[in-house]
This record gives sequence, C-alpha cells and structure tokens, in this order.
Amino acid sequence: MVTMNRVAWLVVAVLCCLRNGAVEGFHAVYEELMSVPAAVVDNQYRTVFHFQPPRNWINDPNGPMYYNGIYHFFYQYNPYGAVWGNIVWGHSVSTDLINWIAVEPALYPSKPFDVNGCWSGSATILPGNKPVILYTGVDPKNRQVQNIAFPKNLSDPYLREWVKPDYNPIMDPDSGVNASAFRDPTTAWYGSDGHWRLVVGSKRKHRGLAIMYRSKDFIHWIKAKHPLHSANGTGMWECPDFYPVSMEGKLGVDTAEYGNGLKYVLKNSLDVTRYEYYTLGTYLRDIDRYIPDGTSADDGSGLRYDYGNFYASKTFYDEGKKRRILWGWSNESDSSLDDVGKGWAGIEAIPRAVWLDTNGRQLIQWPVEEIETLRGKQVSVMNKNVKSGEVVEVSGIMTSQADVEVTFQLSTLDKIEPFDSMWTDPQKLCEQKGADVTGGVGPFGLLALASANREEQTAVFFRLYSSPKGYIGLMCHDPSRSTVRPGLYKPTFGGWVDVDIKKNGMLSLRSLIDRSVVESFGAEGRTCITSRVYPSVAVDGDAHLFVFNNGAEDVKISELKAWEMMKPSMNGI
Ligand SMILES: *[C@@H]1O[C@H](CO)[C@@H](O)[C@H](O)[C@H]1NC(C)=O
Ligand SMILES: *[C@@H]1O[C@H](CO)[C@@H](O)[C@H](O)[C@H]1NC(C)=O
Ligand SMILES: *[C@@H]1O[C@H](CO)[C@@H](O)[C@H](O)[C@H]1NC(C)=O
Ligand SMILES: *[C@H]1O[C@@H](CO)[C@H](O)[C@@H](O)[C@@H]1NC(C)=O
Repeated sequence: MVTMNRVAWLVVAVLCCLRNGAVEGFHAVYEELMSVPAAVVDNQYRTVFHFQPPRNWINDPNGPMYYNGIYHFFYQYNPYGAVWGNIVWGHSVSTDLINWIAVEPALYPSKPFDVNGCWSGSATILPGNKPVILYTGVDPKNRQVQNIAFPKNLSDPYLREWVKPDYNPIMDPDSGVNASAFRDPTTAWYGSDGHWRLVVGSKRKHRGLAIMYRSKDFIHWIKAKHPLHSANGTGMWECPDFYPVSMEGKLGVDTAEYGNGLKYVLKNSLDVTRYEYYTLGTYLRDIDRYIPDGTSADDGSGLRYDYGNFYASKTFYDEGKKRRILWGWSNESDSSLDDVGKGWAGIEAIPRAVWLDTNGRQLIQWPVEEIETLRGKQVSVMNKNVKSGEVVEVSGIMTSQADVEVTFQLSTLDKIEPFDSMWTDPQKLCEQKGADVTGGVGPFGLLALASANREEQTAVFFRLYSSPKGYIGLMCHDPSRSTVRPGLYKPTFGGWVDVDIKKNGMLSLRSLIDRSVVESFGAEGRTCITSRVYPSVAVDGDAHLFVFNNGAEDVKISELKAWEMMKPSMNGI
C-alpha cells in the first residue's frame, strides 16, 4: 500500500510502543503520534472542495460566525500531527464559505485556565456588534472550565488576535458538576429579563444534561437550578446546540429571537454512540425549560442531521443572507497510522443551510448555494428508463470530484415489498439489504467512486416499502465495496425518508462526491448521509459514476445533472 510504504519507518519506530487507542475522556490518545510532523502530505484522498487545513488533525467546528462581511470558521486543530492532541483553535476566514484563507490559531493553551487544552466553544455577537468567544479550557488539575476571549483589535477585518482576560475561568465545575464532563458552551441568547443564557454539555450518571447558566454582564455567570433539558440513558452531551427555526419558509432566525411562529431545536452529540441527535420542541422562556415535541424521540433513536459520519456540529445565524448554517465534522474511517502517513485527518462537511420542513416534524438541510459556483463542466441524462438489473454510466466529466443531482420518477409501485414492523433501525435494515440485494421498488440510486468494473463502488440508494400506514422510504449508503484495500472500517449507514411518495411519485437525490467523501441529500435534504471512503482504483480519471436499479420495478431518471467540481482556494492549498 502506498500509504503504508510512506509510514514504514514510523511503523517500525512506534508500533512497539503504540498504546492502542487508550481512551482519555472522549478521544483515542496516541501520545507517541501526537507530535509527529507529516513527512509527506497525501493527495490521493485529500478532498478538493471540503474544508481542510493544509495538513494535520482537525475535529469539531468551533465558534462559526459572520462578522462585518466575513465568515469566521474556527476548528479543533493539532498543529503538530495527524492524530488528536496539542489542541488549539485553528482559524480561517472567507467571504463566501467556499474560498478560505488560513490565519494564525486564535486560541492556544497559554494560561492556567487552559494550559491543558483549548477545547470547543461558540461565538456570540454582543450588542454594539462585538463578537466574543466562550470555550472550554482544561486547567492544571485537568478540570474542564469555561473561558471567555475577546478580539484584540475590532478594526482587524480578520480578527486575528484574541485576548483571554485573567479573570477566567468564568464558569467552574461546582460541587454538582462532574469536572471531567463539563464542556462545549453554546452561543448565548438574551432573555426578556435582561439576562444572557447559554448551556454547557454535561452528564450525571447516565443522564445527559444541558446545564444552563445566566448572566447580566456576560462575565459573571450563575448556574441555573435545573438544566434547560436532560435525558436519561444518553450519557455525556457534547457540543449542544440550541436555536429557533421559523415555522414558515427557509429563512434563518437569530439565536436571540423569541415569539410566535418559532420552534426550537436542541441538538446533542452523544459521546456514547459518537453520533448526534436533535429534537424539535418548545422553549418555555419564563421557566427556562425546553420540551421536545411528541413527534421527536428524545434519545439515541431520534432524528439526526446526518445518518452517517457527522459529529460535533454547530450552527450559526448568517446575518448577511438571513439563513442558519450548519457545520459538522466528518472524521476518517482509516487507521491512525494511515492518517500519519497521509499527513492529515478529518474534514468538515459542506456548510448546509437548515430550516424546518413544512410538516413541522424535521429539519431540511441543503448545501449552501455558494457551492454551486464551483460547478464546472456539466453532463446530463434526461428521461431515461433504468430497467430492473440495469446499470447506466454517467460519463463525460471527472466524477472523483462532482456534484450530482438526480430525480427518479416512479410510475408504478406494483412490485413494492411489504414493510416488516420489526424493522426499527434503518441502519440495520440497510446492512441487511445492501445495494446488491434485489428488491421490489429499489434499491435504485448512484454508484459513486466506482472502478470501471465496479469492483469498487460506494452505493447511495433508496428502497421503498408499503405498510398499512402508507409507503415507507429508506435511504442507504453502502460502502462495503468502496475499496479493495483490506482492513478498512466501512460502515453501512441508513435513515428513513419522511416524504409522501404516493403523492409525489418522485424521489430526488443529490450527492457531493469529493475523493474520500460522499455526502448525500435525499428527498431535497430530508435525509442526509455522509461516508468516508478510500478507493484505490477509482481515483482521479479512473473514478466512474453509474445509476443502478436492483429493484424488480423499473425506475426512470426524469433528470440527472452532474458537474465536475472546481477547486476553491483552500487555506493556501
Ligand atoms: C487594528 O487593525 C487595523 C486594521 O488592520 C490596523 O490598521 C491597526 O493598526 C490595528 N491596531 C492595532 C492597535 O494593532
Ligand atoms: C465524571 O465523568 C468522567 C468522564 O466521563 C467519568 O469517568 C466519571 O466516572 C464521572 N464521575 C462521576 C462521579 O460520575
Ligand atoms: C437511567 O438509565 C440507566 C441506563 O440506561 C438505567 O439503568 C436507569 O434505571 C435509568 N434511571 C431512571 C431514573 O430512569
Ligand atoms: C470516526 O472514526 C471511526 C473509525 O475509527 C469511529 O468508529 C468513530 O467513532 C469516529 N467518530 C467520531 C465522531 O469520533
């Protein structure tokens, strides 16, 4: 393996003493690899239009904000190696969310209140247009505390330097809070009583907690008597996010808004499952309680932004375009030694606009429109029937980096299979019924990053079932044949598709394909799945794209458009 050759010297040097993924709190810690600089930076799997720094490890998105015409994006970053460790706040700026300029790290351990780490946090724009960051510091006793930082010079359009006052920390884990489970402050919002509020993720035994704090001046914070919300059996809540969405239309709403016509979203990243879940609900501001709607399961079986590899996400309100934008981290599925060999690990998913579905039961997500400026050469397929068992190649562009939009028309559903009420977990169902398992209506969809003979392929597809309550849609990513390389982690992912198929007779799919990532948006953004894959043949010009149908019923491509994606300016690369 190319990658292995590159790290052969390293394998010899460290395998002997590599403590295999000893887990400290929430991350595998490979102390021996934490500060191993990249010998070579691998381009085979490096993404072209997803957010990445030039090299090294990244994880959680931090403090995203729009300030004076500039988008700021911070991220958990190891400046010295391709595994987690030495974490600072990397910082990049952009005017379009697509082309990024890297500036110096905004926060790095330097004071007693963050000497052992500058972990995740959020930005809030205070009255008078003053941005401020709240983040988790790890103190000399390894306690997690919350700190505040201000821009040094508000006239610097890039806000390069940040000042951490010596009065930090501003929130301590008190007697009731576990000092090893107290992190990731949210963006704050202002209440009618003149107090700021925010939540910090935590847990008590098996109960996940969104601990609430209040402050009059943003500096002195007092813990509320009860959390904003909690749920037993969910474990540590990382990276909570709490914000309003409008009950009508696609426009975003500022975090501080309150009133009629709004619903609230509470999202938590569950350290136990390493996936994240959200509920829609009501915020009772007078008593500072959040109550999830009956239609939102409030546990690890609930709604997810993304049913694939997507974690530690955070939204912000984009005042410029009046929309709410979601950032999420997609980690690698290869090994830490592979990452050291590549010289990097982790990407951020394409920023997505989020709004409420007209049915009020879930969110809709769609890649920010700016991504379309990267669309280059285009090919299309119109009104093409795909018979049972047939495969249609989409050729004429380089599909190793592409944006593909397809609408399938389902004229008859006669051969649809019955739904078994025992099927409660969509991911398990996708595991059982992979892309090669023939069905009634579906599986049909795309084969991305495929080799010519389809020995390698990442399948993105739908399957439909009928139940007494109506039709049920399932969307899957099946990467089981994504590479001929042995030993890689290739999880199948799946989610239900909440759309009235009978009424529409159509199902749409969009996939953003970028060398080692396939990011898919089913039914116009109702179900999203992201997978990391490492093809060894389907690379560059040898990557093919197909439409397939392994259902008994024919389906029709009503329209397919695919664009080769151009490379933005990505942090100097
Ligand atoms: C603040 O930033 C502006 C714009 O970059 C610059 O002209 C000015 O000198 C800076 N002020 C200080 C005190 O560094
Ligand atoms: C505090 O959290 C840590 C990290 O999850 C856990 O190992 C420990 O058991 C917790 N302590 C208590 C008293 O619950
Ligand atoms: C909370 O969840 C844990 C584990 O899931 C369970 O053992 C415990 O009984 C639950 N406690 C309550 C009060 O429901
Ligand atoms: C991403 O990597 C895979 C494979 O190592 C792990 O199984 C996941 O837990 C991990 N995801 C996160 C969010 O850390």
